[in-house]
Amino acid sequence: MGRVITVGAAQLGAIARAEPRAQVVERMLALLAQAKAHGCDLVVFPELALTTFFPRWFFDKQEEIDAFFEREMPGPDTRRLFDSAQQLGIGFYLGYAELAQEEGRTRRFNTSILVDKRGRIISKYRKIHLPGHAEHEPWRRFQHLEKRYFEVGNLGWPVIRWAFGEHKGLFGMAICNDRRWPETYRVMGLQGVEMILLGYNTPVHNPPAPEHDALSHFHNELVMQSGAYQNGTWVVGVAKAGNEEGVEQIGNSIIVAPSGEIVAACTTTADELAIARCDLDLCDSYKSTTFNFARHREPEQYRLIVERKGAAPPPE
Ligand code: CDV
Repeated sequence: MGRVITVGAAQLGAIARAEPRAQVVERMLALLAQAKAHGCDLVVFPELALTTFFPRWFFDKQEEIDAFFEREMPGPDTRRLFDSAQQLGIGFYLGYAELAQEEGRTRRFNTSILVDKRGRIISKYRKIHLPGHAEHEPWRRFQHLEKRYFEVGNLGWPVIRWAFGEHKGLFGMAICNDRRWPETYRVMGLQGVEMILLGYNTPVHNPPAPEHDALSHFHNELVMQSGAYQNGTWVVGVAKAGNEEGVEQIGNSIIVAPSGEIVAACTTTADELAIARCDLDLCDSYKSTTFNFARHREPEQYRLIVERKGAAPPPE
């Protein structure tokens, strides 16, 4: 039987710059209701799910930037999401732009939260790998100013033990560009993670390297499938997709098993739910054999190699 949790990858289609948050939340509520009808325990929404992907524009007025940020969570527009999740008995992952007062100053992060079936925030993550650039680069067809608008996350990669379905499991979060970095998965893998939830906004076009454009789906799958397999964990990756304000973003939301196999996928670039019954016990088959870290990793060797700054010279 195993420790089965039914998960919904709740992909969102494009969000226009003028679309009010309340309308986006309405779309998300429709996906939650669909998820409930299919028996989901947990639903994953994308990165920066409440607004258009605003780092694609250069703004010089701070109040224009701050209009995309949430000062409280839940706030007036998002409260309904929490209430509905509680009524339906479904947990959710939500990505949003967070404006926080911390250490006596205003701080801005690209954040995700994990909410349990009772509508309580049980974990928070702030994006660590911020892609893009900090200065306006007018040569680009569109900007990617995450390094300007956000600080690097300061919460590490927490892994929490929780029961969304009948059984407890170990859950972690990541956000978009994090999924391309092996460290993301390994830091959580070392904490025994069994399911990594992540949302993304990925333009098809990569201005500094347009030769990668045709490989955007391949790279999306490659990183999540290898991260899952190499750490014996489920990975649920969910897009904000479609043509958003003239920028084409990939869909390709997927649920990946600890074997590295894709077991569910969205096939459109619109609002869509992909569902999988995920047995957390499957993780053990990888964590206790090929990727038994305690038995097969060689951290001391890695440390020595890094300290030597490369491989030892070949023997005489
Ligand atoms: N939102 C992102 O982090 N997007 C990046 C793009 C810029 C490459 C990604 O890794 O998908």
